[in-house]
Amino acid sequence: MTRILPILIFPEPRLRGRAKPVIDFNPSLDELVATLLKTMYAAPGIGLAATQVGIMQRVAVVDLGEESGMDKPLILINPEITWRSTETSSYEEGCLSLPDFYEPVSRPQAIKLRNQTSKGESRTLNAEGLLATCIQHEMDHLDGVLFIDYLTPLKRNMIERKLRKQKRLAETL
Ligand code: GNR
Ligand code: NI
Repeated sequence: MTRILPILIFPEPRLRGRAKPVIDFNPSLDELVATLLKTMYAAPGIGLAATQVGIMQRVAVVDLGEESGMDKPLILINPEITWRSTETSSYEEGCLSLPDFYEPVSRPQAIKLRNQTSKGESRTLNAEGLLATCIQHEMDHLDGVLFIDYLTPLKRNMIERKLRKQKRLAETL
């Protein structure tokens, strides 16, 4: 049975942890992927990293939706960027772990990627535009990096302060 897991919200120490490579390609990996997909669609979001549900393994999912021309979700297992374009592009990024904050972030416009299937087979993948941005955003989560890390200290501090305050308020309820 696939369950929806609660998504960790900043400030949460596990969001800053580094996820470990998947080494056992057993059926429980498909379970984890199914859980991430269900949690992402329920949120809803266009990506989700295992880190965001407190599972410190290098697994993430991305689905930009049918309108984008994606017919199925992208499953990332031990993803590694092998090439980045020098050209960058900027998108308004949001994050399920930083709810209700959206800021433009500049990243390489196109990337090449090494990835693994849930059976452990190696694959390569090219991505550009919003897909490239989303893959980089998810891979950052696996290294404990959040999109606010790319903002000016002023913007970043403002968002961090508001989220800390929200957490304090939630705890006094
Ligand atoms: O739902 C999400 N939208 C989004 C928009 C622009 C760039 C990245 C993203 S990913 C985000 C979901 C999320 O937090 N994934 O980690
Ligand atoms: Ni995110």
